[in-house]
Formats: sequence, C-alpha cells, structure tokens
Amino acid sequence: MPDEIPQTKEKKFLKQRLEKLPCQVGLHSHCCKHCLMGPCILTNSNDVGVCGANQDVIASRNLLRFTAAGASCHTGHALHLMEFLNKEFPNNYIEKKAPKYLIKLWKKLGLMPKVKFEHFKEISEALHASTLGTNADYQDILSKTVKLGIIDGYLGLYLATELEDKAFGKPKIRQGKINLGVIKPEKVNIAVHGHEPAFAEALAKEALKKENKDINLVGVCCTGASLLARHGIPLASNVVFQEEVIATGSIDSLVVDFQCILPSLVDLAECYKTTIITTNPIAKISGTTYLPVSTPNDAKRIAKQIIKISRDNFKKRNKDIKIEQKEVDAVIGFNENLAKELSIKLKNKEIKGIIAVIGCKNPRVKESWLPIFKKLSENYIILTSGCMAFEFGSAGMLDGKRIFHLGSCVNNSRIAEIFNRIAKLHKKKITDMPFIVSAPAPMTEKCVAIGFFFASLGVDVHFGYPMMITSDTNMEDFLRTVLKEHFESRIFLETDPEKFMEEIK
Ligand code: BF8
Repeated sequence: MPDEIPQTKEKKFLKQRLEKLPCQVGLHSHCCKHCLMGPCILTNSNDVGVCGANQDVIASRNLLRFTAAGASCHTGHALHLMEFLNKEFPNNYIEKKAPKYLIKLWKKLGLMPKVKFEHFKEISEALHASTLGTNADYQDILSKTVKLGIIDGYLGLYLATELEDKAFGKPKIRQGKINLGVIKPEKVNIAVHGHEPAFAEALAKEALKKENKDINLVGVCCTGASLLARHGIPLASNVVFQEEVIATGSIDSLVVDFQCILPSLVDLAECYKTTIITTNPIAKISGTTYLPVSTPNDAKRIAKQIIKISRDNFKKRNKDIKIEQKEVDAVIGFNENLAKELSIKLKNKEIKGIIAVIGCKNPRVKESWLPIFKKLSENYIILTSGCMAFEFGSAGMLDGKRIFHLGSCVNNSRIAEIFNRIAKLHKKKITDMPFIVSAPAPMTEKCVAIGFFFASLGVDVHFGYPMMITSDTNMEDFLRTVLKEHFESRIFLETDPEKFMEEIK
C-alpha cells in the first residue's frame, strides 16, 4: 500500500456542470412533486404542502420511491439475466438464502414477499403508498423502505450474482490493472460500460482470441468491475471518469448495457469519433448505434460486428496520443475461504472488525475518505466493491491483504454472505458482529437500496452524503434509533470523515 495517497484526478467535464449547485430544498428532500397542486417546497419544519403533508411525510415518501427505483434496477438486472440465459425464476429464493432467524423476524414484521414475482408488486405498491393521499405515517413508510431493501438484496444482488457466477464463472484472486492508463492508443480500444455483463462476457471471449491481438478491451463502472474480477480485463474508470475515457481520444467504440451511463457521452463521442453502441432495449440513447442483444447467439454475432466497427474507426483515428495517467497494479478477488480466515482473525483479536466500503463516487463529496480508510485498515479488514473499489484501486490500495476487491455493486451480496458465514462460525447473529457498511459518497438510487438491504440484515450503515435524510430530523432519528428496535441496525449520516472514524474506532 502506498505511503502517500495520490490526489484525486481532475474530472474536467463533470467539473463544469457541477458548478451548478444542487437545489438546497431537494437536497433535504423537502419538496414534493407527486401531484399537480404542487410542486410544494417546505422550507421550515412547520410548513406543510397544499395537501397537508409535512416534511417527514414528504421526505419519507421520497425515500421510499428512491429505494423502489434502486430495487427495480437490481431486480431488473437479475430478470434481464434470466431472460438472456433462459432460466426459470426460482421459488422461495429469500427463504433459501437468508438466515433463518432473520426470516422469522421479517415475517413477524410483514416484510417478506410471499410468492414468485411478488417483489415486482412490492415495488409498484411503494409507488402507490407514496402517492397523494395514501400513506402519511412516515415511520410506516420507512418500514416499507426496509422491505424494499430485503427485496433488493436477495432478488437483486444475490440472484444476479448467482446467475452470473453460474454462467460466467466465479472470480479468483488475480492481479489486475486499473486507471485510464489501461487504454493503449496504439491498439484498437473497445470499452464496455454499464452493469449487466452478459454481452460484455461474449465480447471478452471474442476479444481474447488469438486472432484478435490488436484489440484492447477495457471496462468502465460495474460491467468493467465484473470483467476485471472474472477475467482480469483492465478497468479504465468508475462513474466519475467515464467522460475522460472517451476524451483520451483513443476509444474506438464504447459498448453500453444499462445504468450509470451519462447522456453527456454522446456529444463527447461525436467530438472524438467514438462509436457508442447500445445493446439493451431498456437503455436506448439517441445519437448512438443500437444493436440489441437478447440471446447468447445475438451476443456472439454482435461481438464480431463490434470488433469490425472498432477496427474501421481505428484506421481513421490519431494514434499519436499520450495518456497521462499510468495504469496501477491491483489485487482483485478473494478466495472461498475468506470468511473462515476473517473469522479466525476476529477470534484471535488480530482485527477489530470488518468495514464494507461500497457504492458510488459522488463528485459532490469533497471530503477525502481514502486516508481515513487507510488508517482504519490498520485495525479493520476492508471489503470493497463498485465505484469505491476503483477509488482504492487507482490509489494503489487494493493489496488483497487488508483491502479486498469483491466486484461490482450487485456483488455486494458477496459481502453480505461473508458477514453471514462469519456470524454463523461465531454462532452469533450478524447484528452482534463488529461489521459496518459505509457508502461515503452515495449517488444513485441503487446505493440507497443497498444501504437498506444491509440495514435489514442488522448491519449499521453509514452514508457520507445526505441521501434524502439530513441531520437532526425525525427521519434521521428514526433511522438511527427506532430502526435499531425493529431491525437491530441503524442508518446514519456522517459527512465528516474524522467524526466517522471517531464513531467506529
Ligand atoms: O452499480 S457504485 S455510480 S457504477 S450505482 Fe453506478 Fe454507484 Fe458506481 Fe455500479 Ni453502483
């Protein structure tokens, strides 16, 4: 691990647009757009909307909708995979995967989807409950949000990871390369970006063939993290540097599936003569080439087609380009015994606990979190995934000894499973173990849904940016205290890295 953590690199393009400040009312989630008497803006704690809804009701409804959207992304990811792989939806999946004592608790609290596909009804019910004139009990609304967390975790993260592992193989420990420097101007560069790696897997298979030595396949965001973990395909960027990937001027085509793909890429691609190819009907983007992939046969055929498009683009582009950023070596993955090994370390008091550092890299977060996690890694093991794993990687901190890269965001189920196995080995509940989840820079609805999933398991969850809750509100109080009573966990906001460290030390 380096002594000095390198400074965060410039996000040239995003930076200009970030100058536009976020709406301060929206940031506190005190605006309501759910009916046409509004939109209503509640600027002080005694205000109510035209319908009479107060700040707590409005903020909790917003949070429920936010989480429902996050859960729909992960369950949709699993559904798309099942359709692609022609698999049947499993029966009683949550019962098969979750610890028995939690199933008992969730059933008692009325939080379990009962029949096949009922989780999609739950997502739709969340919209119903949060519409004008339906649920106006903020604590009940927040309980429904935890229910969506359970759905997100099992019928999204767990199911998607299981399907991917069965179809494309389980990741192993390997050396990987991370950063923009993995793009090679002298090669035909194809970048894959998004979340659902079914097509990217077919493209990787093709790109790795002997006759395609001129092709350099690189990843962006979670599709990239998934290929890095399974095949060692280099990872160029997380969500915040995706524009810089194209702006290297060396990407011949960028292939996207769905989620976290910035619409701004289209104009940039035009400037740099990159072909953007969309592959999923749920994520068409105007101004791009649409090559739909819905079966493994489509994937094979279109992978070859994309290689041809990229080679044609390569002939026309300038190869005399320097990419400033160097590639960084990283240890990726984990072995099957990780839970056992960590359990022994805990028993022997070699470590104080395990911190899962997960989620996005919201460019609004100005605080520097890596130095704090570096300090904490002296006493804690860190498991990381998604965009935060890229942050650790590009700073040279993924050593596979104290900090482990566990994969994409749906692979957060691996973290949940490690928590579950360690707790079992200690004959304790998950909530009684020294585990914590931190999302220091949350950005997407998905990240919030994942937070509620871990809270439903009994793990304390930290957010480093106001994710629809702000300090000293009833909402925060409920998530900090009442949640503890029912779900044996808390969700808390702490934007100051030093205070966070003090809190868990
Ligand atoms: O699922 S961490 S910004 S890339 S949502 Fe998106 Fe957030 Fe990155 Fe992957 Ni996860």
